[in-house]
Amino acid sequence: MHIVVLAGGVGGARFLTGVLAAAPGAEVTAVVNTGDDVTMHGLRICPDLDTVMYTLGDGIDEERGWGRRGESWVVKDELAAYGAEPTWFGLGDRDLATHLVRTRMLDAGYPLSDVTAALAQRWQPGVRLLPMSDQRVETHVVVDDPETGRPQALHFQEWWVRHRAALDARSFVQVGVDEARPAPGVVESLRSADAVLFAPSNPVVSIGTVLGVPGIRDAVQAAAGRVVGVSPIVDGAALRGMADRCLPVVGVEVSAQGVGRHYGARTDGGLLDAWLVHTGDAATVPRVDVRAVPLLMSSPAATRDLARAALDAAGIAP
Ligand code: FO1
Repeated sequence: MHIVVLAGGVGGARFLTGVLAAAPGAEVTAVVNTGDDVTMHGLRICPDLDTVMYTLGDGIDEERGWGRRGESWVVKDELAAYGAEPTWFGLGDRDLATHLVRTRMLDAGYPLSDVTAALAQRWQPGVRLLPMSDQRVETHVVVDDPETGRPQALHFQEWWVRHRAALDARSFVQVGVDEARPAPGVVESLRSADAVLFAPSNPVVSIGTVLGVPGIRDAVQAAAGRVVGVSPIVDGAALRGMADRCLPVVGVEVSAQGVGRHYGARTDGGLLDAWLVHTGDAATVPRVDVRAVPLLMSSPAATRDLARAALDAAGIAP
């Protein structure tokens, strides 16, 4: 059985641990958002790929949800001592090794998908880890400059980390997406998948960015198996990932129903066959099989059970 999961960072990584627990014998492919990627201090950083790789490879710092367990910050402090900007982005000493290896391989001409496979050799995440594209796609956020009031574009990481998404976003722009192509294996995996799952990641800047790569939406719609999404919104609030700060920007209601309708029914030219919402949520999505199940990934067992519910909605018994 081949399960393909579209994923962002923290929520996507946790959901993937549930999928592996729910379907131990299955082949699982993760198609991961790279719109959060950024170059800092000359190093290429891929936050969502690293969060999935570290989480599934048991190297993640559980409390932060990103970066390495047992991290130290000596280099970060030394960079700050030089006044080397940005000082607002935390690069841990252990994490730096990942970025150094990735940057050296990229500079040598290896595509991101090969680099990701090489890094995953060490971490053995138990899933095939695919970037959504080998071409650079970077999410930028258009805000009103606090001083001048004029529109200004910030890299997503600056909006997210430096400003904690406090600046109202006028729009999100995926720089480079028009020239991007799905990474090798992405389209084939999606088309042949026995199930395609949308992790409860940010529907705008994570899942939305993945779907925005030309060819990926079509591949999801052409999937052999059913397409099942998991709502990232419970009781009108985002569980993580500030989806509630992003959805209004694209005119989507901050609710499980709003996100489900945003993805749309596959029979209507949309994407979903089924949509999981939290127990008690009365969402309706025309021509989509909506199921109310516990969505909180509050323990490994709860996360496994959520993944089981998604696979059940996909009509495959793991
Ligand atoms: N998130 C923060 O809130 N503060 C940081 O300083 C920070 C550093 C960082 C370094 C490497 C990395 O892979 C992720 C990092 N993140 C940090 C998380 C990152 O901004 C988010 O995980 C994603 O971009 C959102 O999906």
